[in-house]
Amino acid sequence: MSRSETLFEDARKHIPGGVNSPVRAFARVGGQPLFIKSGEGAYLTDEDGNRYVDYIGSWGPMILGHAHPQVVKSVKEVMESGLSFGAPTEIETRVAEKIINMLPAMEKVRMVNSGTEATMSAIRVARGFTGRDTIVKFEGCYHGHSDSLLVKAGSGALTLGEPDSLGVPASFAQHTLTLEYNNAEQVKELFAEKGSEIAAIIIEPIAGNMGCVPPVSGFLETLREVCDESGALLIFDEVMTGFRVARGSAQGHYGIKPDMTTLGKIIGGGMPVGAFGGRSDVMSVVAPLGGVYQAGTLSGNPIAMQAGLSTLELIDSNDFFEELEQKSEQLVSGMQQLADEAGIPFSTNRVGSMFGFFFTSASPVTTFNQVMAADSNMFNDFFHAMLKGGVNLAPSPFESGFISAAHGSKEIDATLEAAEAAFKVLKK
Ligand code: KE4
Repeated sequence: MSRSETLFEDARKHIPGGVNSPVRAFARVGGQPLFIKSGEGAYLTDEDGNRYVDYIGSWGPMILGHAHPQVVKSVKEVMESGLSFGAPTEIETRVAEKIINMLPAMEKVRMVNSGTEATMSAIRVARGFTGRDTIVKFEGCYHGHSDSLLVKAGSGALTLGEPDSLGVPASFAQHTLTLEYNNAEQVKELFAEKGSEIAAIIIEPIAGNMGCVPPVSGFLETLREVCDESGALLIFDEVMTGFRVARGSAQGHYGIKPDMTTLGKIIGGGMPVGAFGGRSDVMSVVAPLGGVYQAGTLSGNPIAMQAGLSTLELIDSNDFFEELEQKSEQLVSGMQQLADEAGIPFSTNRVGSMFGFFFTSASPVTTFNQVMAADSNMFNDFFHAMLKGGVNLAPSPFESGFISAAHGSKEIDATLEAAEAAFKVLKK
């Protein structure tokens, strides 16, 4: 048995499914999960000493690559002064200031400890601010595992084939209406009928939890329009896209101003951080200012704040994103070309350094139904062939891939070489 297999057997004795988050268990792709010993730049090394070019990047946070020396150094220094105080610290203001500088639509921001907390809190704020209960989300979008949002979700919920989780009371789910991603007509129809009852729309402005599915032209604009007309709030869940797809995130990339934004992943630089924020008038309902309660023992933890601040400071330039764009285009168009040459039905989507691929001839993939119609068995074979070739992809077709600043031409060439061999395996 490999050391990963031994460790997985041991983990299953103590942890449900042997993992602390379902998608890590390889349930969708089969086989045994890798237990990771270390990460450095674009690489992960597992407990058996195997090294992989990594495109999971801890599901998005590691945009600089693993163990960036300046981030690690800054965190080590801050730790010397203590790990947590449960009292305000200056660095929390510095992180808030940085986020607001990069995302002007966020006039006020509150730090939390995960993307789930961020979206759960944003929904509560929207309901408290509008006095309305109904929220609208889109099938295939995943916003974390809070009850109101674990309805027809994507990511791990989809991976496990249980879009609607057990344990979510029907009385909760009934306040969550789910529409089709990229179906603007359906949005208009719903708002014409129920607009005055709706507290908010929450959306991944680029869906990253059903694979990567960007918005079609006019879709986000429609959401902005119906919210303006009805008084509902537009919440962009940028936990994944925030500071990933552009310096100004998806809202900057598409030029749409949401009323609220939720963040996570990159703003923690790999440490547990989430955030929600938006218009000052909306955020004025948040305790202790207003009547919407929200709190957290470790919210704004100074160590996590330092990891996030160091990360944001290092990526806060257009050059950073331009360089990432070039590498990402080289990788994804290279994979598309190899699949075409091999005669494999393969469709790619990409925005900045966030990408997805589907084994289907539909191109581009713009809807949840097209995602579900793609060949997931082919995905599984490709996933394992790439792993054998030293490339670590997300162990589910309902996730996105991420390229970091640490990925260079050597890593991209190695990935394309592995992909060429993998497509040959699929052809047999
Ligand atoms: P967390 O609670 O996992 O920090 O964030 C929830 C969340 C909210 N919104 C979006 C758009 C997200 O993508 C996520 C979490 N993303 C998944 C990956 N698809 C996390 C990986 C996992 O669940 O293990």
